[in-house]
Amino acid sequence: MDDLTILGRVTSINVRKVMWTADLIGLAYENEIWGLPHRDPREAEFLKLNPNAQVPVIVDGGFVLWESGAIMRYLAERHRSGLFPTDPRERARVDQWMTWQATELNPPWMYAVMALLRRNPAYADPERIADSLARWTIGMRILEGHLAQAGRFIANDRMSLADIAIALSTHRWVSTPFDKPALPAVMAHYEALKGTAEGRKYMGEGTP
Ligand SMILES: N[C@@H](CCC(=O)N[C@@H](CS)C(=O)NCC(=O)O)C(=O)O
Repeated sequence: MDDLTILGRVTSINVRKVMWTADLIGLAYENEIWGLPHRDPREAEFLKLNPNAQVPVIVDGGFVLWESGAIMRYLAERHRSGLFPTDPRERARVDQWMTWQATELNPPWMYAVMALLRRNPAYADPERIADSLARWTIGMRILEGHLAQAGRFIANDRMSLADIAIALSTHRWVSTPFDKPALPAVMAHYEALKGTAEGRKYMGEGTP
């Protein structure tokens, strides 16, 4: 098999998505640490790999790929891991929740996470924090409704790429200090994944 390098910092949840996927498949890889405050992805060397100046990027035997969801799907498919089902409907369900996590659930939290978790003084507008938390909470309630029905896993009653992406989102929710509504089904899903070796590695103490 080709040598695999994952470029990115493990503090990024998009990088964790890829590392968790690779770990679960059992892939050996090298981690080149890129991303602020370590190595600036706007350096020319990095921009040649990803013109978006964002992590993660993988180089798999010379094949370069960016976008965390695309990388997860590629690794799962290439190594036939079962984390991305082959049945079209089962696969679409996994894809639906992965896409929702990246495009609907995550963007609203940005301001609140910078303010309350990162404590970045540039994010201090109370109205914007409240708006960010309100929109984030709407997404998390949608997830609660789904998991209350679906049970232990996000899709198809078994572990998939969607569980990785969603658990990492929930981790951010848990790690950000504010008054949260109770979401018992979401928490049960999160705790179950946190109990796995990869869950401990990517959502344990000291990994906000
Ligand atoms: N849609 C992209 C988003 C990637 C992204 O937002 N990466 C952030 C970290 S989570 C980044 O590279 N920030 C700049 C940095 O770390 O220096 C993906 O899912 O891969």
